[in-house]
Amino acid sequence: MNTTKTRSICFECHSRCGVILEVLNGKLAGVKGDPDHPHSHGYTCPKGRAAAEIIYHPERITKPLVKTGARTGTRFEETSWDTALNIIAEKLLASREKWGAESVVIGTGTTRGTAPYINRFLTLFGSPNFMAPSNMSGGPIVLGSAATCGFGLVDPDYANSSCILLWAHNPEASWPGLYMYDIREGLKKGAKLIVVDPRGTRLAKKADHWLQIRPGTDVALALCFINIIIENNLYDREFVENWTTGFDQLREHVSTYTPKRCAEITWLKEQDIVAAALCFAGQRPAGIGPGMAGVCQANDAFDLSRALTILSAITGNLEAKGGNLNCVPPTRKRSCYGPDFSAFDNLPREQAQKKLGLDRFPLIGFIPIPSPPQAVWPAIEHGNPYPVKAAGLFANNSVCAYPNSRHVSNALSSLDFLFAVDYFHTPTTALADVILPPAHWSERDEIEDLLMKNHVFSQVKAVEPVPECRDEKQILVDLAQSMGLSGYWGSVREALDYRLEPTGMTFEELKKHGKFATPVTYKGYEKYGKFRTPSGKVELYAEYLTMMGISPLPNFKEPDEGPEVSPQLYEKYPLILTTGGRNVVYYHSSHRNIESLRKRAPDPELQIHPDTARRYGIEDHDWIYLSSPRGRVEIRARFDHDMHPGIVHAVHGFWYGVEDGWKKLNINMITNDEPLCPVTGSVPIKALLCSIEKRPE
Ligand SMILES: Nc1nc2c(c(=O)[nH]1)N[C@H]1C(S)=C(S)[C@@H](COP(=O)(O)OP(=O)(O)OC[C@H]3O[C@@H](n4cnc5c(=O)[nH]c(N)nc54)[C@H](O)[C@@H]3O)O[C@H]1N2
Ligand SMILES: Nc1nc2c(c(=O)[nH]1)N[C@H]1C(S)=C(S)[C@@H](COP(=O)(O)OP(=O)(O)OC[C@H]3O[C@@H](n4cnc5c(=O)[nH]c(N)nc54)[C@H](O)[C@@H]3O)O[C@H]1N2
Ligand code: SF4
Ligand SMILES: [Mo]
Repeated sequence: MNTTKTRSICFECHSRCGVILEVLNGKLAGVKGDPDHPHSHGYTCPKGRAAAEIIYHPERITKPLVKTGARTGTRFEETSWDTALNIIAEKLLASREKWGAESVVIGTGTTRGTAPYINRFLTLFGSPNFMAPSNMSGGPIVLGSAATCGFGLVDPDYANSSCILLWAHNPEASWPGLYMYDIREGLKKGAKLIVVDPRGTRLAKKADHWLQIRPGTDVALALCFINIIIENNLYDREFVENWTTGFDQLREHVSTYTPKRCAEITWLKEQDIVAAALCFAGQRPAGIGPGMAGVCQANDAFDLSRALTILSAITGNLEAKGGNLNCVPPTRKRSCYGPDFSAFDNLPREQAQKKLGLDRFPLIGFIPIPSPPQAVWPAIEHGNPYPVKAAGLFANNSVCAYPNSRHVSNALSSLDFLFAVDYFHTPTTALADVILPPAHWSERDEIEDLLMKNHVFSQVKAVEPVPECRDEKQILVDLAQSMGLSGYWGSVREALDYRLEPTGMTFEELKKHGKFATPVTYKGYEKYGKFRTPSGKVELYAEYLTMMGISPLPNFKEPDEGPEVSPQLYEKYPLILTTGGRNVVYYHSSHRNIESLRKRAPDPELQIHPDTARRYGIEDHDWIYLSSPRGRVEIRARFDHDMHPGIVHAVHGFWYGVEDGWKKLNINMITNDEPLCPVTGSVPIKALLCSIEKRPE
């Protein structure tokens, strides 16, 4: 028996816990937590521990596949890598020849590390169109905070905070390995905890202040917090005077967000709002954790992110120890979303300007965020603003992940050519002409630097890929070669070494240590004499935004589908629906075929107050129809006394194991993909209207 242990990084989710991979006779046999990892400290979750079950799963795609018969059909046959890559190369080149390079889009789902390699590939090919769901996931936070203070509000320093404010964020389910150790450290040292969430999550129930907000009204609450803090003179006067612009305009603007008015809007109690705001301002330092999806799926997502950044700024918490840090990945411009790979730094200006979404969302030209999927569908369907004819999707189940699944499915079906790269068959791969089998994270070398604070980690291949699965970087190297794209890296190792160059290390060297960190700079603005904004200060009132038609101050906007804006619809659909709160055992639509995980949460569930359910004759665990103006899905009632009687929450990601499951179980059949946030393209999937009825047995 030959057993080896490899220290690596898990990528079954974004937490990227440190793991020790145990290999027995060349096969992955176990996943243990790495106690020396600076973020996860030995933690692993059930998804990470299921790695062997995933990679040796009988349903795993292990050979390149090409569609046989009708394009609308789902019959595939195995083929060689050479044949599959040649087909893709030929189709992409033909599309470029006939329609221009911009007619080719390559997308990923939530970033699983491939973004830099795809971006480099695309820019050498000539297309600016890298598509990703950033508009509903992190992008609005970065756009709003960077537009305000020059960096993303994504690195709260919880371990050193005296107050932790989790805003639409439940890291116990969504980021356990990355944030929970630090949160526990902070709480152990006596930090206050404030949670803004319509659901009574475990963290909410433990909090000193739990604000059970009406979905989609967060900006009103954030502006009210700012108002209370200014009114009570609890802001950091010195910081505001020296480092911000437009305080007077802000003060006047927020003055109408009184606790009384805010309570009416948010369905919270006036005294609870005031108590939480005073708590936040009274404890320094305070760190804000904005939910990467929670804060990014609303028609005013940009304003929410601006408001939260302003909240951090006026209380002196930006770049303060225990506040919200400005961490720079050690790979700098070559980090996952670093400018080294962006269309704007690599394509002629005229070509870069064709980036889909830029015409509607000009800010994504300054703070580069991938093209929102909702800006790509019109190009595919209507040639608007120009035709998109061919696409590739890496690690993306678009049909289930994105709102209005039927629209997504129709758009992808009308492409001339689609290839997909996935471990398993999904409703999205079913639409592809070619499917390629990728290597798993335990089967590939990679560097991890996205949201890793000031660290870069080596993810080290522990086992050879299951034949014939292939590292996605190698797929791109091979594809670039078949297409004659000069300038692409010649090997995976070359690509990794290139990205690591700013650290002065090669991948082999990084591997020896497993990690590399640069020091965190606190209050860098004092050192550099400015914030990286047009005025050099924190833009409370951002005059420059008006040039792009964007409000210089954050504004609250009622959800477009809700009791206030659409009262008639509210009569027919009398419950407020929020979607997609995370469950630690699943990643989006993945993992439903993994037995050890599925048994922990077998069915899609609607969290609902028992009194509300019983009004409709519904009992706990009953199957029900959940309807919105766009259709209906089947889901099981799960009673929860902590839900507000007027609000329900539906999980996302279910489709597997049921015929046409993507139509029957997948919540995005009834979500909407319009109207979008006018600045960030965010989608309104956290605040919709719905109705329920018992499903006949
Ligand atoms: N296990 C697991 N982990 C994941 C993922 C996964 O699919 N599974 N996905 C990953 C990805 S890509 C992302 S983007 C992140 C998301 O990370 P987060 O956004 O932190 O996601 P959640 O932990 O679900 O927290 C969102 C919370 O917002 C609450 N909420 C819903 N509507 C509203 C509202 O209108 N206002 C307020 N204030 N709160 C609201 C929900 O009840 C929920 O508890 O998670 C990542 N981590
Ligand atoms: N209603 C609702 N919908 C949502 C959300 C919500 O809160 N509510 N959240 C949204 C958010 S924030 C996001 S980011 C999107 C996520 O959207 P996606 O990332 O598309 O979601 P997944 O379901 O995880 O699909 C990923 C696919 O990648 C495959 N996969 C996993 N790892 C790898 C890999 O390393 N390589 C390759 N090639 N394939 C891999 C999986 O088998 C799976 O089929 O979903 C969004 N959808
Ligand atoms: S939380 Fe779980 S899935 Fe995510 S990185 Fe850690 S072990 Fe892997
Ligand atoms: Mo996401």
